[in-house]
Amino acid sequence: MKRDLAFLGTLISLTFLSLLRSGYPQQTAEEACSMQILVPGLKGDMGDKGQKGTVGRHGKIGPIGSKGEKGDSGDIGPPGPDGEPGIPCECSQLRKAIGEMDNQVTQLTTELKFIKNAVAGVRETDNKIYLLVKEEKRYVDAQLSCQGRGGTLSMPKDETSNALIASYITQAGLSRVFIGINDLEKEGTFVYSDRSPMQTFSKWRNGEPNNAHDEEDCVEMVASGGWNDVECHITMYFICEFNKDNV
Ligand code: GN1
Ligand code: CA
Ligand code: CA
Repeated sequence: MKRDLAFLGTLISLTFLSLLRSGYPQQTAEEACSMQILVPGLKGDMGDKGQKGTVGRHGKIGPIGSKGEKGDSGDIGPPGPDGEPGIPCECSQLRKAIGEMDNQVTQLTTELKFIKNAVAGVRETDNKIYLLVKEEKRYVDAQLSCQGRGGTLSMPKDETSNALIASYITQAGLSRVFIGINDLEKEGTFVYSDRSPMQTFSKWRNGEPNNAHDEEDCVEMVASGGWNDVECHITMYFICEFNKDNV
């Protein structure tokens, strides 16, 4: 804008001068000079640079920086003070007390065994409990009775369990009981009452199993521990067995 005005001023001045020279209405130079036409002058030279301003206000606080790296572990601290002195060990007295407790445990175990045998009337191994049921039942009902108690008719699968059942029969003053072995499903193929097959261990009496009268599919144990196949419909006492895991 300023530049436009300067240019206009120059243009008017030149026009005026050219009018004077062209003899347009005769006037003296003095008259011409006395004429006052106000037009903007030429742009002046640039002024000196101003002084440096004062220091501005503080800017806004910047965002929180990211978490720094974990520092190194400190040095190991000095050892703590000594503890209070302990009570002197009465070792001989402690050994004596422990020995007495051991004896008591042994005595209680024996008494518990007696109670189990005499009062509850059971026999046990590490993982099985055997119970003589003095109720005369047929084989199938005897098995149902054992199952109703959470077990099964006893299944002697090794010499140890067979001998234990045999002594149980003898001590009860009995001559025979049903045990959990039968060939009800397939003649001549004996299985245990949990349907597991007969293994290498067996304790058949001489001449047994003979399936006498073609009617013997259930098994008894006699006091000596021997096995004999008998008719399933006869009735006798029986021995159940229970897994200790399930008791
Ligand atoms: C018995 O009583 P007897 O001899 O017919 C037994 C059979 C034996 C047999 C052995 C019910 O039969 O199982 O194999 O002796 N029957 C009963 O001699 O005990
Ligand atoms: Ca048979
Ligand atoms: Ca027989």
